[in-house]
Formats: sequence, structure tokens, C-alpha cells
Amino acid sequence: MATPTREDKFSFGLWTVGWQARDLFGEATRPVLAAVEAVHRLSDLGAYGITFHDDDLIPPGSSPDERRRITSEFRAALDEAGMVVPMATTNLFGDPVFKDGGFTSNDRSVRRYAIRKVMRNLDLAAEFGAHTYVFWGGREGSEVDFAKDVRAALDRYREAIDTLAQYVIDNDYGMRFALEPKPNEPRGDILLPSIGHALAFIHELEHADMVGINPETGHEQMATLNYTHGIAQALWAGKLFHIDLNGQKGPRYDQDLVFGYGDLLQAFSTVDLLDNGAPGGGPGYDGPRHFDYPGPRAQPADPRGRRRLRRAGGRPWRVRGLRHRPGAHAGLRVRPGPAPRPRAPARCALIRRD
Ligand code: GLT
Ligand code: MN
Ligand code: MN
Repeated sequence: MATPTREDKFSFGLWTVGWQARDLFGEATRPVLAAVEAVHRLSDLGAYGITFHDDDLIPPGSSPDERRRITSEFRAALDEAGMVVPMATTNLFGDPVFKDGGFTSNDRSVRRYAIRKVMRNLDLAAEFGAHTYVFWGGREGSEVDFAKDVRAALDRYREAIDTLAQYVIDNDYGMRFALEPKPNEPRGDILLPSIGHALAFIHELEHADMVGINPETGHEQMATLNYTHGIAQALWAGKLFHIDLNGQKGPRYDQDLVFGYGDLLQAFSTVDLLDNGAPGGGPGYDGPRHFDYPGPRAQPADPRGRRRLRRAGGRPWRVRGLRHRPGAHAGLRVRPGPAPRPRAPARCALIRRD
């Protein structure tokens, strides 16, 4: 097995190694991991860096004194372990205020707050020497298409990134931005869902030269895209500024599972299926088929019964030594049913088979 060394330049998010193994269905199953301890343990394992969201390092609501204490302890741990902070990012998703997004919230005051929150953490990131700043817009999106004007949202997204890029330039922080695409989770649909969308967006920015992307394996796979091709395209565009590597399964901070195309349309098509036999009327469907399986007991036991059955056009059931004839399969008689008509959903579900 390959053993990582500092030269490999692996870094880990405080929110990933410090994740308390809590999912939607249960409470935390791991103890809190202090940031200082994470620094030392990662260093022992051969990592070269550690990264954080503002709120991972400094709990929201901390006083200025607490903030100073936390940052100075973190600084001391980094120096002692010889670790660096190559990247930092902002939590624009945890607080309920961001339920409709940060930069693209429909509420102007939330958009302003989001920009201010990033600026504050840019100051801290610069203090720790970060050269990359990641933007993962997990809440920038919508649950239903009517909830957000996507063109207005993209304008606002662009305005936020332009403003923050200018802030970095004005303060001479020498940082580059990396946008991290993801198609869904936690929003039903997230803006900039793929590497390609993000590249197109960057093209429209005022300081496009200082903005690239931070693609994550699982995120492209969620959209059933080829991650390697995406990375190749990012390289080709000269925009691979950072990269998140991870698998999709196993205990981890987020799920990143490949969900079905689960939107409202499927709810409508399911209702149509139950009401009308198939979504949209089912053009190629020639009606339901009923399978009658009387089972061995239903066979007339005596020869007279069998003869009666033959006269009526039926044939004795043969389960062993299968006798094939059109429309019959091993003990199953198949006959075409009537054309589909609307039925009560419960009945449909129980008796109709195709
Ligand atoms: C979240 C997301 C990650 C991002 C993080 C950065 S948070 O887990 O799915 O891939 O890198 O904000
Ligand atoms: Mn990521
Ligand atoms: Mn992820």
C-alpha cells in the first residue's frame, strides 16, 4: 500500500476528519476531535495540510477573545507539526438563515450577510497563508423550479464572486478562488451542478483569471458524469486549482449518493401510471395481461373433470414436462385483457401485472 508523504501534498478538511459520524437518522457516534489534535494526528499520518470552514475552526457566536485564543492555539499546533493551511472555505449552508442560499438567496439581507461572512474568513485564511479559497454553493439552488429565478441568481452569484475577488486584490491576499460543483444535496438542484457549468460561469466573471474549480469525485459521479474526463477538461482550460478526492460509500461527512432523477415530474408520472395505466397514456402498451395460476390443487383430480375442462377449451395444467403453446408458460395461462381504463390506484397496484 502506498504511504503518503508530505511531498504528495495531501490535505484534509477539519470537517471531514472531525466529522462525528452523524447521519440523518441518528445522533453523533464519534467524540469531538479538537482542531489542534487533528493537526497533530494528520501530520503523523503524512499529511502536509489541513483545511477548514470558518465555523469548523471558530464556533459561530465566539467572542473576539475566544476567536483570538482559538486561532493562536491553531497557529502554534501548525508550527509545531510543520503543517500548512493550503485552502480555506466558508460555511454558507449550516445556519438556517441560508436555507434558500447564501449568494443567491432571494433575500437581499442574506446575500449581503453571506458576502460579509466570506470576507471575514478570507482575512483569517490570509493570516494562515492559504493560497486557495473554495466556494461550495451547497445551498445555492432550489427545490422546485418556480422557487428561484435562475438568471437573476446567476447574476447575484457572479456579483458576489466579483466583489470577493476584488476584496482579495485590494487586500493583496494573493489567493485564487476554486468553485466546487455539485448537482444536488442538500438542495434538490444546486447551481453550477457540474465542472462544465462552473467553467462556463467563470468565463463570465470580472476576474476570471483568478477563479478556477475544485472538482470532487463523488459530485461528478452523482451526475453520472465521467470524473476523469471532467478533470481533463478542467486541466485543458487551465482551471484545475484544487481537487477533492473521495469515494461515494462509507461513513463520511456527506452522502454524495447517486440519487434517481427524483423530482416532482416523477410524482406526476406515477399518478398518471396509477390512473391511466402508464405515464402519458402509454402509447405502445396493448393492455394489461392477467395471469391465472390456479395452482396444483385447482387441477381436476378425476379424468371426467379433465375431459370437461378440455371440452370447455382448457387443458390440464402440466407443470412437469412443460408443454408449450402460444400464450402459455409453465402452469400459467395468459390471455390478453381489455384496453387499459382508469382504475382505483389500490386495485391497480394489487391486481395488475405486466
Ligand atoms: C460539503 C461538500 C464538500 C465540500 C465542502 C466544502 S462541504 O461536504 O459536499 O464536498 O468540499 O464546503
Ligand atoms: Mn468537496
Ligand atoms: Mn462532497
